Amino acid sequence: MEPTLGRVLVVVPTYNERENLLAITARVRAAVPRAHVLIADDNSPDGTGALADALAAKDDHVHVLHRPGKDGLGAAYIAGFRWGLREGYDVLVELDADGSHRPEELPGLLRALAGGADLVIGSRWVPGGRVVDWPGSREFLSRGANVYARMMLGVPVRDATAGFRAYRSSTLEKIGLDDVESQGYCFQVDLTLRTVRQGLRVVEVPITFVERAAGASKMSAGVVAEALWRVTRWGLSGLPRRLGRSR
Ligand SMILES: Nc1nc2c(ncn2[C@@H]2O[C@H](COP(=O)(O)OP(=O)(O)OP(=O)(O)O)[C@@H](O)[C@H]2O)c(=O)[nH]1
Ligand SMILES: [Mg+2]
Repeated sequence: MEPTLGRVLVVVPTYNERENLLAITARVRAAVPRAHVLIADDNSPDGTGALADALAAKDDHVHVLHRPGKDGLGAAYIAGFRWGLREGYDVLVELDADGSHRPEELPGLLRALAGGADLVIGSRWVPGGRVVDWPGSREFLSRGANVYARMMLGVPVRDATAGFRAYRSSTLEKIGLDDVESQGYCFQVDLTLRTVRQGLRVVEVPITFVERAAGASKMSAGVVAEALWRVTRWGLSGLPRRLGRSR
């Protein structure tokens, strides 16, 4: 890992990921031994939180943030980021617990961050990026969501909904987390848009995204609907600014 980056915290949000937690934690620890892991669990009924405590008891690089109940991916990440900023980490990484994001690719993201990016996105939709084992309907949804977000928001990013990312702590401090309301995927779009609007540097690194091996997806019609209406609203509210620029 690039020593210039300072301390790295990988935030892993979990809701009913007992079957996946051991493997993903071990893979992160092996891929970037210097990095710390924060498991942000929303009181999962399947006992993920207790397993996380057991992992933390055995490894001083593993930490657990227990939250009272299911409150969405966005809120879990914000709580995790706040914890990390308070503890003085220099880099905050987002990584799903279900194995879709391969920890073995994290060094590549960190290299790009060390190369001068303010936010690095592990991207499925740049050349070299790909998705393994996804049904055609999921690929269509993800590609469609990204085309729509790019069109509405004018952000020069191919995979704005991606959830495998590395932020400099300074980026999170600049974009401000207090008024982020997004919960599902659009949380990712929201933070991308804020980063771009601050004039910060976003770099996409191609990744191979793998469909979850075990456990149930938390993806729902509600998550898609939230993304659709929020992106539309942000797009319309930003339109005067974009028209002004192009004149
Ligand atoms: N703490 C917390 N974690 C969540 C919540 N919803 C999802 N997660 C976690 O966020 C990560 C991504 O969720 P997934 O269910 O894999 O959602 P997805 O990746 O959008 O959908 P799939 O591709 O179908 O798996 C996983 O690690 C989940 O356990 C939540 O409300 N709270
Ligand atoms: Mg997933």
